[in-house]
Amino acid sequence: MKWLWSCNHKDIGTLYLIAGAWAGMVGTGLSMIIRMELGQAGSLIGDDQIYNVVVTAHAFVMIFFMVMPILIGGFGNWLVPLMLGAADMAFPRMNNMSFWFLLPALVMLLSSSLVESGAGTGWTVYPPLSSNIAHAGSSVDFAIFSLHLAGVSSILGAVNFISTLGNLRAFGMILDRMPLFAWAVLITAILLLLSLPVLAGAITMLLTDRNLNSSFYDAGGGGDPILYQHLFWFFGHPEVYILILPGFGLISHIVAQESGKKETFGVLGMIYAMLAIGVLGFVVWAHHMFTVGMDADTRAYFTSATMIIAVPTGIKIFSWLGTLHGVRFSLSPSLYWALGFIFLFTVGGLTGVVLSNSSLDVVLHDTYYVVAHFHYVLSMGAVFALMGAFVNWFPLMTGLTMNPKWLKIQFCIMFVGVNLTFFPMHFLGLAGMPRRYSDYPDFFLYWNVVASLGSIVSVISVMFFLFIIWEAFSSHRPAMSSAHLSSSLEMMHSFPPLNHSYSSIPVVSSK
Ligand code: HAS
Ligand code: CU
Repeated sequence: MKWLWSCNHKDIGTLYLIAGAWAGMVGTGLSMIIRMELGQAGSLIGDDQIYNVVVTAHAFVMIFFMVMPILIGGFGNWLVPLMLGAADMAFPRMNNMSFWFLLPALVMLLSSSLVESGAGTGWTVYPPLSSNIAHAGSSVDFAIFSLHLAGVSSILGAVNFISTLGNLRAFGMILDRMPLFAWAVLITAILLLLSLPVLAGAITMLLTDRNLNSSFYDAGGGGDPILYQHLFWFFGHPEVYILILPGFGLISHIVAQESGKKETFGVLGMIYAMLAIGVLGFVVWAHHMFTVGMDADTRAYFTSATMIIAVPTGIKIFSWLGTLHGVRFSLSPSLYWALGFIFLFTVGGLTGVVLSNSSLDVVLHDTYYVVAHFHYVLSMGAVFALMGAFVNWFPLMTGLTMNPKWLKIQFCIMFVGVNLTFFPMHFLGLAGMPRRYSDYPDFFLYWNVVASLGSIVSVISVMFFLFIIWEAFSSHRPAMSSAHLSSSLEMMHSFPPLNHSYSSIPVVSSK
C-alpha cells in the first residue's frame, strides 16, 4: 500500500490514470442511461429532474474526473519530468495532495446526485435554475463544494507543473527546445491558474445567494443572473482548451514518432499556435451567450474573435499532416488513434466555426447541434488523444505489450460507435431538437435510435479495451528492450543531452 502515499511522479500519474479510468466508467454508465431514455419514444425514467441530474453528473464526471485527471494528472505527471530530464515534479508532496483532493471531490459530486432531488442544473449551473427557488435542498451546494475541491486540486497541480517546467528543465534546454507535450502542459497549467479562480468566485457567490441571502444573481435584490453567465464562461471557454491542449501535445509526439521523422513539422509554429489558442481562449467567452440579448456590436466582436481561433488550430492540423506527408508509415494502433483524432477533431472544430456565427447560433444554441459539436471535439478529440496516448505509452508505463491486432479492431469498433452516436446529432440539432429534455416529438425518433445503437457499439469497444488491458497484464508479454524503448522516446524530440536520462528509465518498476 506504500504507493498510496507515494510522492513519485510515476506512481501519482498511475493513480490519476486509474482514478480517471474508473470515473470514465461511471460517466459512461451515466451516458448509457441518457441514451436508454432517448433511444425510444416516451418516457423511461419517468422523471425529468432525474434525467437532468444524470446529464449534469455525466458532464461533470467526464470533464473534471475523467479527461482532466487522465490527460493532465496521468500523462502530465508521467511524461513531463521524463521529457524535461527532471528527477520528479517540483513539489512532490503537493503533487500527492492534488491527487487526494480529487477523490473527496468526486464523492461529493456523486453525493449531490444521491441526496434530495439532485443537481439537475447542467454543468453550467446557471441561476435562477440553480438558485433556491428551483433547486432547494443541499444537492447544488454539494456540487458547488465538489467544484471547489476539484478546483483546489487543479490549481495546486497547475502551480506544480508551472514550477517544474520553469525550473527543472535539463541544463541547456531552452524553451524553444522543450518538447511539445511539455509546452502543452505549461500552457494548460497557465490557463487553469487564470480561469479556475473565476469559477470559484462565481460558484461561491452562488453559494452565498443560496444560503446567506445575498443577491449577486438575483435581479430582485439588485443582482443579475447574466453576471453568472459571464463569470462561468470566462472560466468555461478556457476550460475547453484546457481539455484539448494536452491532447494536442500527445498527438504531436505520436505523429512525430510514427512518421519516423525527428520531430513534428514546424515545432516553433506549433508552440506559437498553442500560445495563441491559450491567449485567444480568454477573449471569446460570450459566444456561449449570444442569446442573452447582447447588442449587435458585441456579438460581432465575439463572432470575429472566436473565428480567429480557427487559424492557430488550422496551423496545428496542417503541421500534423505536414509531419505525416511523404512518409511510408506502417499503421500502428497509436497511429490509428492519431489519424482518427486529426480527422474527427477537425469535424468538431468546423462545426464550432459554424456556431461562432452569432446569427446562426441564435437558431442552433441549446440544440443537439451544439451537443454534436462538443462531442466531436471531446469524445473524439480529447478521448481519442488519451486512448492513443495510453496505447502508445502503455509499454513505457508497464513494461508490457498489448495485442496490436486487437487494438486495431477495438479502434475500428469505437470509431464506428462514436460516429454513429454523434453524427446524427447534427441532423437533430439542425431540425430543432433542444438539448436537456428527456423526451421529444416522434419526428426526432429515427436519429435518436441510431445514436443510442451507436452508444452500445462504443460501450462494447470500451469493454473490449478493458479486456485487451487485462490480457496484456495476465500474459506478461515483455515490452521492447529498454534500449529500443529509449530510442523511440528519443524521437519525441531532438534534444541530444537527454539521451542519457531516457536510457536510464526503468521499464518495469522495481517495487
Ligand atoms: Fe466549442 C460550445 C465554438 C472548439 C467544447 N464547445 C461548446 C461546448 C463545449 C465545447 C463543451 O461559437 C458546449 C458548452 C455548453 O455546455 O453549452 N468551439 C468553437 C470554436 C472552436 C471550438 C470556433 N469547443 C472547442 C474545443 C472544445 C469545445 C476544442 C473542447 C475540447 N463552441 C463554439 C461555440 C459554442 C461552443 C460558438 C456555443 C454554442 C452554443 O450555442 O451553445 C474552435 O477552437 C475550433 C477550431 C478548429 C477548427 C478545425 C481545424 C482548422 C482548420 C483550418 C481551416 C478552417 C477554417 C474554418 C478556416 C476550425 C482545418 C472554415 C469554416 C468552415 C465551416 C468550412
Ligand atoms: Cu467556447
